[in-house]
Amino acid sequence: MTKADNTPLVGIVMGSDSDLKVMSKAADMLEELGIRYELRIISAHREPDVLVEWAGSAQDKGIRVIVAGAGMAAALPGMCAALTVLPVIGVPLSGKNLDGMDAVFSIMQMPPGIPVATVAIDGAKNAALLAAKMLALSDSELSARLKDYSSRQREQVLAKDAKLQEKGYKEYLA
Ligand code: RP5
Repeated sequence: MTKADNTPLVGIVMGSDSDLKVMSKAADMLEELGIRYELRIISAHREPDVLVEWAGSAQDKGIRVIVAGAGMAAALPGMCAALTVLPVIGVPLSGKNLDGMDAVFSIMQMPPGIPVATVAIDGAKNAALLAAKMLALSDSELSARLKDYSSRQREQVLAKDAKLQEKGYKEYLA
């Protein structure tokens, strides 16, 4: 494998290790789609210098999309977007006190000129899928893998409905 083959295409970054359980869903999804990624814990508030270095050099390292998850005041996705021209997908994390609404507003309410795409609370899997779709714009093999993924989802729902029709809801739920 060449050095280029090891270059991460997606940078997954989170504000704390307390975010890892949710943000690992993004890594799982990228692995399923065969997309190289880097997984980092970097706090915008507690170590802004590290974030400036990481986000500022992400594009030069070959990263093409950033998935940034944070809870509470959740400055991380917005600061990533301020530090790079790469697209940034923010994942508001539900955390402890306000069910994630604090992070939703922090991540969603970016000022004009500094966009961050925001997925659902704890929506790390969808953030990874959205990142994959961005990458697939210039990668036909990845585009085919995404189509396969959609087909598999369709088959799963069809199978569930067939089971429901066959067994009825009581046995389905038993
Ligand atoms: C945010 O503060 C992190 O993204 C995390 O969701 C939250 C709490 O961090 P810890 O106190 O658990 O490290 O910056």
